[in-house]
Amino acid sequence: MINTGMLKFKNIDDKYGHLTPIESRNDIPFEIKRVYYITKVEAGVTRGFHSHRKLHQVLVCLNGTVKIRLKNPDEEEVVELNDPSKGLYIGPYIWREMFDFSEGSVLLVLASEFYDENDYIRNYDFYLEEAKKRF
Ligand code: T46
Repeated sequence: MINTGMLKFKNIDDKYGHLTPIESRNDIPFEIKRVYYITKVEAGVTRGFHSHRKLHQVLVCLNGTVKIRLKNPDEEEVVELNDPSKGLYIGPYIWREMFDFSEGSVLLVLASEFYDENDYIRNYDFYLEEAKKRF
């Protein structure tokens, strides 16, 4: 889908375990200004239901599994994240919903900007109206 994509990170795997390095700009397509993570999501809960106007993000499921529903005005797809060496890039004007968090799952998010509530579009009708002008 436009403005989305899967990134594969280096995986250093030896008898001592796994190590995945992620370098700002080298491994992801922007400079990281903010990091947050989502944990302890109970079964049946869906988060998200919004789009961003400027923000670029990469989502990495460090433990367990989580599904991400991505939408633009013309398309919809569901991506399952279950590998800590892969990241889902989500750019501007993509609607996202995160659901089916497995017990103990950890969703890490790398973001291109500091938190700004004005960058969110949380109403789906307003999202469609703005996004249709962009795509
Ligand atoms: C996104 C998906 C993947 C902050 O104060 N600072 C922050 O950096 C963030 C991300 C959130 N918040 C506050 C805003 C809300 O009062 O934390 C509360 C929960 O945020 P929200 O309902 O937006 O959480 P999600 O899980 O629906 O969405 C989050 C990100 O907000 C969003 O950018 O793309 O994860």
